[in-house]
Amino acid sequence: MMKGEWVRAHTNIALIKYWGKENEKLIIPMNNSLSLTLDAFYTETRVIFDENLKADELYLDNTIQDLAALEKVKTVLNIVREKAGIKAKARVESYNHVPTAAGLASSASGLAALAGAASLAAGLDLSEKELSKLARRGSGSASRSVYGGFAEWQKGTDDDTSYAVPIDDASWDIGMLFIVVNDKKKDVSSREGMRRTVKTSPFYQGWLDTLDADLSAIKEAIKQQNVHEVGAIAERNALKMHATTLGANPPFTYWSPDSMRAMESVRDLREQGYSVHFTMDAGPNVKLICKQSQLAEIKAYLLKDFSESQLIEARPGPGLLVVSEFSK
Ligand code: 2P0
Repeated sequence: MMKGEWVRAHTNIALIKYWGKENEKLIIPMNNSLSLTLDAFYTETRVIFDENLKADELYLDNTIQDLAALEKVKTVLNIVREKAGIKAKARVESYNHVPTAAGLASSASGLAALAGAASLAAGLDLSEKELSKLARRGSGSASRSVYGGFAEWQKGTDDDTSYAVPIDDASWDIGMLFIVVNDKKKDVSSREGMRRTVKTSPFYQGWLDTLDADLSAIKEAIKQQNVHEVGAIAERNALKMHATTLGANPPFTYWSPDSMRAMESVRDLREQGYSVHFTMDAGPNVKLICKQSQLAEIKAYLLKDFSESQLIEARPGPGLLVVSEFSK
């Protein structure tokens, strides 16, 4: 039996989005993406390789998960077993730390924590670059959660050249505020959503054509620690990504009426003189990009339209950490 330590990974939010795969099996993306790792949401995971197990098992928040949930996990475990020459099946114990029942559990923190925890349990001593590649095989966005602050996932051309690199530690006045929109609609998973968009949306090429410009502009704005520009570029980039889904066949959107209400509040805040922009991912929640020093004021303003439990403050967070004891 090989019992690893607990590993903590924080989630990240893309400011330049990953949307589409060049290689579905290896998870090589169509474009580079750039994200900010946050302190507010994280996953803690431990892996035990045990010869007595008949099959891999995943416990999430003490509840055993079905085969569908195990799929991405098994991809990572199989790579680790092959690298380490291990045959034993694994028990994976994982806890998601998400304030409120917000439905913000993320595959980014989950698969990054697993990459760290499984390689430790197997006795592998992997570099951050190798961990990023391993996390990527589980879920693309997880490649970026290996690092704290801003990270760029460089698409590369094959398994060996597609990984994230750190860009800036974000130890300056930037933060994010989540507006959690409760929505009962059944989602199109991001995996299915990006596949359908690449295949069928006539807007997809337009999306790809402007990415290099967005990426170099946001890197310059990060260098200058210009939160207004970082937010403005991220907002335009997110709106372009979401526009591609409307052109897909069949068309779909991740927006709900409450998402649009949240966007309207952001525009109100800008009229009040705040430097605030938004981004959205494969769901209806809206994430604001603003000065960390103004998070409290902005939250107070939003309380006229949203409840306390819908508003979650986040600050830049760290990369993968080994923790001596898990915190639940
Ligand atoms: C991102 N998203 O860059 C983009 C923006 C959603 C919208 O990465 O298929 O769970 O496992 O590689 O990483 C969500 O997709 O997808 C995502 P897979 P993943 O954050």
